Amino acid sequence: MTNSMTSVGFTVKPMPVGAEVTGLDLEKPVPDATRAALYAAWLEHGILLFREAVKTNAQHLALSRCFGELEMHPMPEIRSKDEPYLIELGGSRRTSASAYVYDGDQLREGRLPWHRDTAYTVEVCKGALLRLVEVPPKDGETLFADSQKAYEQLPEATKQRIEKLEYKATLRMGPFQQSRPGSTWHSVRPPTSGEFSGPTQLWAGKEIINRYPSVVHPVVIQHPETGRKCIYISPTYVDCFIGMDQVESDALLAELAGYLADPANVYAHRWTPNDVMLWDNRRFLHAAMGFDPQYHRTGLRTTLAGSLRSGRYFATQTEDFVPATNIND
Ligand SMILES: O=C(O)CCC(=O)C(=O)O
Ligand SMILES: [Fe+2]
Repeated sequence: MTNSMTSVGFTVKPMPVGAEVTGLDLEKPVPDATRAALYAAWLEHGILLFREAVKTNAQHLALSRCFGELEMHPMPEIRSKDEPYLIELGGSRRTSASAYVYDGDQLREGRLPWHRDTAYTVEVCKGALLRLVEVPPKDGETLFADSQKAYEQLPEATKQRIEKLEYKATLRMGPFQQSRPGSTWHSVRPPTSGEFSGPTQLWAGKEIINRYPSVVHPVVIQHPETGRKCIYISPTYVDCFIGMDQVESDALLAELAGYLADPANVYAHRWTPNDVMLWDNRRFLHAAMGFDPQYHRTGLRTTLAGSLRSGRYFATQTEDFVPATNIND
């Protein structure tokens, strides 16, 4: 779909994967017709790039609200103190997003393997809008993979094999999450103590993992708004497919991840400050390539409230358990 500027106030330029929106004026409130056309473009393309378009938090929130209600991220630790509907990436707060790993002989900060946001909870969020504020002079790309296109490319036998399959997912942080099949970077390893003495994680992993117990999700979903089928896994959180042993499960995970990460299904975004990337979290996975920690890379992100309660808890919860989605500080 290509819109004429005059009718809706912006232009959509399709990219091989996703689309770029140009000409949108965020200095003024977004009219209803513009909002509806943006929403339609988002559903059609799955990811939208708004290049150097968002200069303030208010604009970031206003653009985000064109795509639905916002939710506070289920991890209070990463919410911005000034605006709880924004989470902070990088900067002085070192979180899981700031794990340090080696790729060959290069130390990388902020590398995140393929995932969907909040896919370790029962109600995976609908989407997110990420804006980078500080961008390193090289590297730091974010990759986006279209799980709808990947599903369509699967052999018929694999489609049938996964049609009714479910998987168990657990929030993992640190080196483990980097080493799951399909997390893409086979050469990645944690630094040894001799190589790196700085913080690798500043808040306790175990405490966090207790707060986000394992969940079960379907491997295939029908997108709730477009009706198209998507491969719904988040490789970095997948423990196993239900009913398979680990060897069989890891082999299937690697097979599906191969389709997801096929370069024909992936858009790699090289950032400029104030770019915004919007993704449909039901359809797209994303991954961060990381950067040389001598540079700074900071960003802010909103989260669109879930429209698909596709999951259930893996185990029955005890009475004092508070679901992560209800944590509001
Ligand atoms: O740092 C990035 O490029 C992506 C971070 C991420 O996964 C997110 O904002 O959800
Ligand atoms: Fe993410």
